[in-house]
Amino acid sequence: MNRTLVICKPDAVERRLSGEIISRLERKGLKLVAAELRLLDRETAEAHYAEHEGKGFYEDLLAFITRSPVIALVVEGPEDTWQIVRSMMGATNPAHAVPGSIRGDLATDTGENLVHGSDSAEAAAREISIFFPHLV
Ligand code: 3AN
Repeated sequence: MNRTLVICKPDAVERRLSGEIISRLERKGLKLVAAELRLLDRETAEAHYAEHEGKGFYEDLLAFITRSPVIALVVEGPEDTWQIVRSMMGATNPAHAVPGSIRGDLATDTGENLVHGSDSAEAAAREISIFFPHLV
């Protein structure tokens, strides 16, 4: 899969960091193939985060991701583009995200960690179909 879904989360848009994040992806050499500023409804958020249903942070996660608009993106690159994006994002917990990564440079909070990227080729295909069904 050479396409993957990226989300600049509400904190990224609120903090005026979406340009910084998109710029990093483009400077890396990834190509934007879809982009939309969108306020997620609960149904879309539930579909996107289905794997986390039942976890302690699930309701907080849904409240966070739906509180203000996100920028959903599809980026394209060489094979396993999802892995390139994941390494650029840094670890889920910004305390473990290395400097130079998006979270390592710009985030301090595990919940509000600026960016989402699909974590496998299968997840990329599933998530692109949720956000941009016309691309599938
Ligand atoms: P990632 O965003 O690095 O793929 P996931 O998929 O494990 O991480 O988690 C999705 C989102 O859920 C995270 N970005 C974060 O906002 C939230 N999250 C994950 N683990 C925790 C946690 N232990 N406490 C609070 N929020 C969490």
